[in-house]
Amino acid sequence: MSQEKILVTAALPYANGPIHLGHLAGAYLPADIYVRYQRQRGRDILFICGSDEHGVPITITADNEKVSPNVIIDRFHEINKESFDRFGMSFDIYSRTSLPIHHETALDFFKEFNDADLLVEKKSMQFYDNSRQMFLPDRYVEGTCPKCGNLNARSDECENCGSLYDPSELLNPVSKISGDKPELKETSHWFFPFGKFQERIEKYINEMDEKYGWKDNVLQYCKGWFSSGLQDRAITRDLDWGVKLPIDGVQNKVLYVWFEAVLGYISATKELFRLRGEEDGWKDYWQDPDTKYVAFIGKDNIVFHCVIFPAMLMAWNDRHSTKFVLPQNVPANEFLNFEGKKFSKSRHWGIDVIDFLNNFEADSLRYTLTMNLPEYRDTDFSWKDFQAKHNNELADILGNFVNRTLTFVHKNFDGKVPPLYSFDSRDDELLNLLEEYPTKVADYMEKYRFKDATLEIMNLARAGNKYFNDSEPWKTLKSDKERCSTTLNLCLQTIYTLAELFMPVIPNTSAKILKVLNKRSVEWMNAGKMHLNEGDQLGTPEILFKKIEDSTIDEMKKTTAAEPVIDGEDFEKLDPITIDEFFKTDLRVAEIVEAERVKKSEKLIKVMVLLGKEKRQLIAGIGKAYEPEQLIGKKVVMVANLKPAKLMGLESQGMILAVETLEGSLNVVEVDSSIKNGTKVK
Ligand code: B3M
Ligand code: ZN
Repeated sequence: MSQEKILVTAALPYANGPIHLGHLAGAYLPADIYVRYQRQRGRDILFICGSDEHGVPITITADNEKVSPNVIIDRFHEINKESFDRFGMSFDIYSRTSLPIHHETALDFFKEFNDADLLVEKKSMQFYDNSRQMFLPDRYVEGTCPKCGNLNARSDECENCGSLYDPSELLNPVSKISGDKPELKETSHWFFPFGKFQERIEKYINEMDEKYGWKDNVLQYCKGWFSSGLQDRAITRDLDWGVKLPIDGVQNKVLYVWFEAVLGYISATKELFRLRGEEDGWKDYWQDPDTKYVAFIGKDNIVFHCVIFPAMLMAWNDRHSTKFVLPQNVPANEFLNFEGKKFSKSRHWGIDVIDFLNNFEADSLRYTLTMNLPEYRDTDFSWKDFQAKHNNELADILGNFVNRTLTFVHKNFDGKVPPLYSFDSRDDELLNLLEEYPTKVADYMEKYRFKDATLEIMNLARAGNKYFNDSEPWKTLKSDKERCSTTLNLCLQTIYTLAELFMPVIPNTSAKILKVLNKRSVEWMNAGKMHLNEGDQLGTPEILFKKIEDSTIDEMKKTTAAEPVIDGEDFEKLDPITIDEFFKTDLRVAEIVEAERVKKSEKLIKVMVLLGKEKRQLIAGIGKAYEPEQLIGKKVVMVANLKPAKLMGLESQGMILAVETLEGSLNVVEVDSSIKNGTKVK
């Protein structure tokens, strides 16, 4: 019987910035656990990843730094490769889409589709920046989403609601390069007719779901796509960074980054086998109908892996006798937030993988992230929770069980595995657990439920501790040495099983445990069996997990959840005004003497201020940050010569200056209470 082959891909991260914990939890850690588990089962498995090195954001970063995009991709390819290495990702290859083999592969697909007259060359309207004289790629344009009203939607795609639409539908478009309103201008592009594939893709997804059980969140996204109907999509762009079209007379056109990025999985596999000296080896995986292909991604990539990539592969397969396999499952995760908010590079919110691993062990991170995977809904990473999982679970449960057992054996049994004598009912219970657990955990692993798998394994460590306590070996040592010997033998066998089961999740820790047990083998099929023989010499135990102190966590909190900083880029875009224009604004110190909430408004507070002797009524949007009574007596800065305006029917005779916080509340600018009302501010 030929062995089932498994092909696993993890989304190719853009080489445009360092990966953070959110990326790990979304796609990479689950993929790695799955692959390590399958390898432990002895399965023939390939694990493919690499950098996605095209796309507009890379050119934006390069422009900002005034360097070529090559500098950016080289930098972040290396950083991310190192991050993954140190985190323990066990890719068979971490390739790059800038390699010639990728460009060739992507163009093969394009040419194939073009020669078959599947692609349609269409003129379309695209945003054009007149001041910069260039077509604006999707991400250079921002506006209001026509579907959900999100103010930061891209020209043809909204991150908030996941809709795709025609650029002409975008409301209030603005060029991100010049800040001007862009104009729609004609250009010509090649379109892929995704609509023609809708029926087959729906059928394919239904079939896969029936056979292999797809995740609900993934199915929901796909349904959304199908109900609005798949459209023809342009697969080329007016850019000079990317996979260039080799067509005479066509200049500065490249393949749309998503069209070629998904093909990066194939080209990376080709590269892997080229390096191994087996040029055609990639076909044994990609083009063998018995290969089980699993694509790990985050939720923002669902449409590309469940709809676009399968459609492309179907289109290829229609024209060839050897066919590509389609994903058998796409177990996409939701998002991981950081201390309650989205990770954000520009707001310095979150922590990069390398920074994290400069402070803590990879396994501590792997464990806490696994226990907190956004498998069904968005989850949150917090420093306190990280500390708690490390201290209370890894150290106090697993570490403690291993340490107390080994210390006891060294002290009382010369560091050798003590003999087994007869079993009592408590021993039988533990033996049953050892037998059951590998199947139980495997079941979760096969269903991509890595959090449940890990929770169970930690439960086995808990059971081990309880068995140790209840057996009271420190008493039986004197009263019934055979009993004591059996207890310790079984504790050691349990530790072995823990090392086997934990291997996919915390591989370094498992390796340390195996080392101290003087064993190497971790075949899943033999997990839970009695591997240790009477008299086997054990190594000296070391502390597996040192406790993380409060002070360390406080320090990390300070450095990783910094106050928002506005990018230099944003300052450069400001419109200059003259000093005379500035002085038209009459800023004065005023004292708040009365305050009450405006009815039916969450944000508005009606305040009375003293401006010198004059009393004024102001309606201020500061109700999120303050209760009215907190405001009384504060000296604030106000714009004293603002034309009166009505807010919710109430007149506001000026405006209080306030600072907008990251959470979106407004904090008033306060001045020292010794300063007199009416004093000029400039
Ligand atoms: N680079 C987007 C991302 O990093 C994209 C994934 C490509 S997978 C082929 O989320
Ligand atoms: Zn939207």
